[in-house]
Amino acid sequence: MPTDNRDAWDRETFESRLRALGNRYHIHHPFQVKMNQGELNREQIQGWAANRYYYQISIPIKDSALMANCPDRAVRRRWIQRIIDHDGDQGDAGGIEAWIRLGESCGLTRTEIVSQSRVLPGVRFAVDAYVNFVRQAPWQEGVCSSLTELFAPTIHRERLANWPTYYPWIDSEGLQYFRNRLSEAHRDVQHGLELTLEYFTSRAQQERALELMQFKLDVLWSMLDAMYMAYILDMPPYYNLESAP
Ligand code: AHQ
Repeated sequence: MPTDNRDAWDRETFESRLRALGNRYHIHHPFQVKMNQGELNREQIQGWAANRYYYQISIPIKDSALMANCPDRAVRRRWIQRIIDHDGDQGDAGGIEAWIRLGESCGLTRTEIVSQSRVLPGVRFAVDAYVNFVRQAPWQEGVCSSLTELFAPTIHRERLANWPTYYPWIDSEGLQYFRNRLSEAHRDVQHGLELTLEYFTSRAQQERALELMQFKLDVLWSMLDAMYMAYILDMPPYYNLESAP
């Protein structure tokens, strides 16, 4: 790769370049915009909750893969909290259980959720691309790719603000996942940003960090593309074929 002689950005500039990618966050995806404007029906919300379950159960697997690549004990001592947040521990059922409760409050059965019977191929491929990327990437690149959560508190706050009005049929207890993530995501990105600003120091590395963020933005956007096709346009995979599976 040709050497990149351009000057590295200072930390403030680098951080602002990372944050500027928020304008491509999936909060702006038409599916998410419809959700936040109260335009989704029960089946569309259920489809979203059932598909996002696959993302949620994949996060601790991704984080375990990142830790397996990370020789730095101090980093692992903090990163492990992400796994506990999702898998739970003695005192707390954890985020995956909270997501199942979210799905049930949307009218899905536990079996419909955990069976993954509704997970769309495009959602599965996007999530698997994220997990498999982190499995084989340097752990610092895995850290950087998690920084889309810089933009997550806003999306959780929007759901907490809008769902009771737009989707009153969803029990507010089911929104506990979003409440939990407000503090968890904030804590996670403090750590992730600290590590990213510390590790990606040359201009070439900083440009790479922006590429990693774009990759993860693509993962999140592609998941909603698959859901938009299936649940908004009513064009699930093979919809037009007699031989649909
Ligand atoms: O619930 C989410 C979550 O636990 C995580 C972990 C983090 C990562 O490690 O990549 N990203 C993430 C995200 C969660 N929720 C998404 C949403 O829209 O509800 C946002 C997503 C993210 O911004 O990456």
